[in-house]
Amino acid sequence: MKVVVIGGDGYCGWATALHLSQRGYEVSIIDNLVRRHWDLQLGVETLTPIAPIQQRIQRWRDLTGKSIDLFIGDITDYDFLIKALHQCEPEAIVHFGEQRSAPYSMIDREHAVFTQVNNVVGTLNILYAMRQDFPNAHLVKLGTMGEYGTPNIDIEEGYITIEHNGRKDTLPYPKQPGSFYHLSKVHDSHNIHFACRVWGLRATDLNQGVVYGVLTDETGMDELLINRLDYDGVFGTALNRFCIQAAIGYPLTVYGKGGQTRGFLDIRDTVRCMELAIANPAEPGQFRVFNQFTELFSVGDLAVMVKKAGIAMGLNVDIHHIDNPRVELEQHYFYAKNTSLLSLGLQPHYLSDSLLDSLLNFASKYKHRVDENQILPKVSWKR
Ligand code: NAD
Ligand code: USQ
Repeated sequence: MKVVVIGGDGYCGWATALHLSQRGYEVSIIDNLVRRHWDLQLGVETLTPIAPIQQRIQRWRDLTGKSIDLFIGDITDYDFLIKALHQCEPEAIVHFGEQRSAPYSMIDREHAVFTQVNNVVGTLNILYAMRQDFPNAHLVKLGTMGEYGTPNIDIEEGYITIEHNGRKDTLPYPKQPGSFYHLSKVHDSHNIHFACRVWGLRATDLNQGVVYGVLTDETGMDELLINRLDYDGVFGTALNRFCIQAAIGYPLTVYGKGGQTRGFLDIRDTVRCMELAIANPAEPGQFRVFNQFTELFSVGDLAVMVKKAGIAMGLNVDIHHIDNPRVELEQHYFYAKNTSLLSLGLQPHYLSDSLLDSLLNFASKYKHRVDENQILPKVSWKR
């Protein structure tokens, strides 16, 4: 099966492109490499030294004999997108190619506008390209658990059945996102749902939780295939940041009370979820929503787990509760369903002491690359 991975030079996209290629899919990558540019602008670098995309793909071919086609360009440019898609003729379009940092989207007006234009226009262009020339392709789109926010009731997978004044309907689950980035995902979801309903397109929205870890079977095969691992205050995410902080003896940065609870998953499960979604496509006209995470943790609990694993390895780990730069509930109810991917066969990797050991060891190996000035959050949600 031919699959195009948009955003295939990024953290989830690179791991997914290699995984699908290894499993026999014919993979093409579309990416404008803008993420590397944002790192330069912000003066940050991934913990791991990542090779240029052309070298990565060449190394993959040398090692496995499998080739991956590369199209460098911006999906907000419709002409580029449609030409690239015609060269790949995809049966599945996997879309990771967005600005994905909540703090980046909250820097100022320009970054909020950029995030929403980049994300919403990119996805709209894909929908129009599908309508025009690829109506049978299956769109597998990365959404986020953060679309739902933290409601005081259980979170369903995309839809909720409501009874109101004696009548009943199944409707999109209410959304209360926590940043202009998370809002861009809500806008995407609405646009995709509409396109499925009106044009009969098929799509799966994967509301993914926070991803952790770095090695997959494929990216661990060679140093040149290594994946990015962000630890800075803009693009670094909670658990990855905590492990890197522990490795360098920096107090773990829990924001506020630390009761913020989120869905989490190992990057090895991200790649497997993508494979499962592609292998079991949505029906024509169907807008399917899966919640893609394996475990729920509060950030405070994660910090305690990292501290325990770090101390067992002889590291000096402390936890600091710092002023929360975001506006979010710090103690709340949170329970979300995630049965769809499990019923398709996902066998989760659960966060265990051994995984924390290996992440901490991995972070220790590259700790000489950490710039401590990039750890504390500098972007505030408040006025
Ligand atoms: P990333 O920043 O590492 O990768 C995104 C890639 O998309 C980059 O290589 C970037 O250059 C490319 N891109 C961005 N805009 C583009 C455009 N207009 N045209 C072409 N390419 C473009 O991000 P990631 O962590 O791999 O996340 C991938 C997707 O998964 C995002 O949509 C994100 O919202 C979602 N997601 C990520 C996480 C996580 O914890 N990392 C969790 C939930 C959902
Ligand atoms: N947090 C800390 N300390 C830190 C970093 C974060 O306490 O050092 C807290 C945040 O305040 C927040 C939670 O941890 O409550 C998660 O923050 P995060 O930066 O790990 O994740 P988030 O901003 O939500 O975004 C990440 C990805 C995004 C994806 C989202 C999934 O960057 O692309 O959509 O995770 S979810 O969180 O489920 O919406």
